[in-house]
Amino acid sequence: GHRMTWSAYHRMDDIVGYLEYLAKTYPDLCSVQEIGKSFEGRPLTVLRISNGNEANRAIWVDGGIHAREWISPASVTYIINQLIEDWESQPSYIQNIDWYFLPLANPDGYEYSHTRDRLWRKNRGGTGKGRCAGVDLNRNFGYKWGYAGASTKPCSEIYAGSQAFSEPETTAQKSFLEQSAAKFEAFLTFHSYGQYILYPWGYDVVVPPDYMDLDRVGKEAARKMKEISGSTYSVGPSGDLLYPAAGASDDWAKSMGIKYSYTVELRDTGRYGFILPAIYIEKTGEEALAFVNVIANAIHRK
Ligand code: 0X9
Ligand code: ZN
Repeated sequence: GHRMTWSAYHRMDDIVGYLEYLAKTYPDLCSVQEIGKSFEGRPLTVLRISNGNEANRAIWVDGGIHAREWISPASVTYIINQLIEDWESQPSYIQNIDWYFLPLANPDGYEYSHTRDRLWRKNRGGTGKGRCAGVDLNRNFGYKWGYAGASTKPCSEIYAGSQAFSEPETTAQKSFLEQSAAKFEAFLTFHSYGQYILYPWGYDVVVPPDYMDLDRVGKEAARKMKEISGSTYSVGPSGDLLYPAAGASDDWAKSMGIKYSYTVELRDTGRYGFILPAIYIEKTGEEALAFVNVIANAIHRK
């Protein structure tokens, strides 16, 4: 059994336990892999869902890179649950994808936000001590590292680390994606809050050559999300629509050649902000699922 629900926010042990339960219960479809350990030694656990079809392309989905954004891991596990519990009736464009889920990209920070400081953002590594501990993992990736919207000061909330990929959490993602034989065509990273669908580039106010594809698919997703729950998500290039910030995972994934790289800022638009009550998990999860569906469909059509 497992202890997962979508009516409360869960601790790391419940989340990882749920992934292990799935691998045990559906061994033909699901497997777990520890892709590394956090600074404090917690597991970075990836769930793979695959029907084993050789031709499958792959989608990466992560959550919780920022500790306090609790709706992110909750929505990622919601997506997993919806896919698995109803796998046989999923459309072929869902079934013929190799899915890689990392619901907790920053387990140390996540646990710290449960036990010590609800608004903790960074990991627990870095050179700073006490209130100045931690690196913003979403400034620590190695594409245009430190270019804009990041800090060299350990006490800053957007401290980029001592160098690109200085942290075990970002290094684990990098090594896994670089060494994987899977054909990744989408990289989806869930955050909160603000209700945005953001695509590269984020390091500056500039767009990649294929930005019109990302914009079209992003807007299609926003339409579906609105249809499902009435929520409005704004779509655009990250550096322009939000703010320039370099060293984020979406830019790095895009630079690696993964075409559909998006950061989704989930609910809400500011009423509760990071402290989104758990009663909103299911509706937000539905939106996140709709988003992932549109991306899978877009890849399939190509
Ligand atoms: O600043 C961030 O890391 C993200 N926003 S958040 O409020 N969740 O912290 C946005 C990242 C967008 N992507 C890039 N700037 N590359
Ligand atoms: Zn975030």
